[in-house]
Amino acid sequence: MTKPDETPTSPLLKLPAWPNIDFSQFGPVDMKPMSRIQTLVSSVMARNWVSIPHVTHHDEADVSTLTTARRELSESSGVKITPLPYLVKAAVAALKAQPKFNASIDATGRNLVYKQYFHIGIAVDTPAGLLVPVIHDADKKSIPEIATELAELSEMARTKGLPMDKMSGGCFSISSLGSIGGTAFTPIINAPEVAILGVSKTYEKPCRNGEAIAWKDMLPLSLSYDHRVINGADAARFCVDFAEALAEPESLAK
Ligand code: CAO
Repeated sequence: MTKPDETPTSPLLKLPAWPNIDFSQFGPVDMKPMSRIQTLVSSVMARNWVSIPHVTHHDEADVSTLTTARRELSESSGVKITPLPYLVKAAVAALKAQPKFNASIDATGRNLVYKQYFHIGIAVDTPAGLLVPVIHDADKKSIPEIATELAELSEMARTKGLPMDKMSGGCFSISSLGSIGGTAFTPIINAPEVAILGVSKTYEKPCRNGEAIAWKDMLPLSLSYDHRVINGADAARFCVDFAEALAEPESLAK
């Protein structure tokens, strides 16, 4: 009998060659080489997309109190604080409650490695392409510390690029398109991590409050997970834990 690691590749995974088309036959074109980062990211993205069975779970978090809390903390600390550092701390809380999300499949494919540390990657859009700097030991840092580090890392990523040590060791990633727009998307998992949280733009939602209607600030969540490691119920629980942590921003700021 064939051993698991000697199993031949499924014939269903054989891909046809990439279309080789002279686009100029259809109209004027301009050709530019892809940047080094874009080339690297595209091959890693393609590997992750075809080799990880992705499922994206959608939910939303009530961030009505967060909006006030972060403005107050910005004033008292003198550091500009967007929702993102709170999301990092809420991710740590959810990872602690759901350790499967802080695991990786090892290179043999036979073991799950459960990490006892909390390093959170943040997708940063740069002119050269997508980079994911990592906030190491996010559990031990305050919200203003995370905000300051994130501002420094994203500035460095956009102007000079990042050394490998600033992008390694991530346990879980967050991709925020909240400052731009959108209601939901499917983020691609950053292997060997097993999940990534996409967040879209906060919107106001009318909610019943007894006989009255109260408007709440809702943050859309799109959690992509590796279905080899994580099941749908785990993902639903993770989002509930994440949203509960965000609903108490003062506890996250301690
Ligand atoms: N809803 C509404 N507004 C939001 C928000 C959300 N979910 N998230 C951030 N904002 C607001 C911020 O509060 C800020 O507004 P104020 O100045 O009024 O406070 C504004 O949007 C700009 O925020 P920012 O982008 O400067 O900062 P950030 O901490 O939210 O994000 C960074 C930092 C580096 C993640 C971001 O600049 C970035 O690069 N985002 C793109 C990531 C990306 O491309 N992901 C896709 C990867 S897959 O291709």
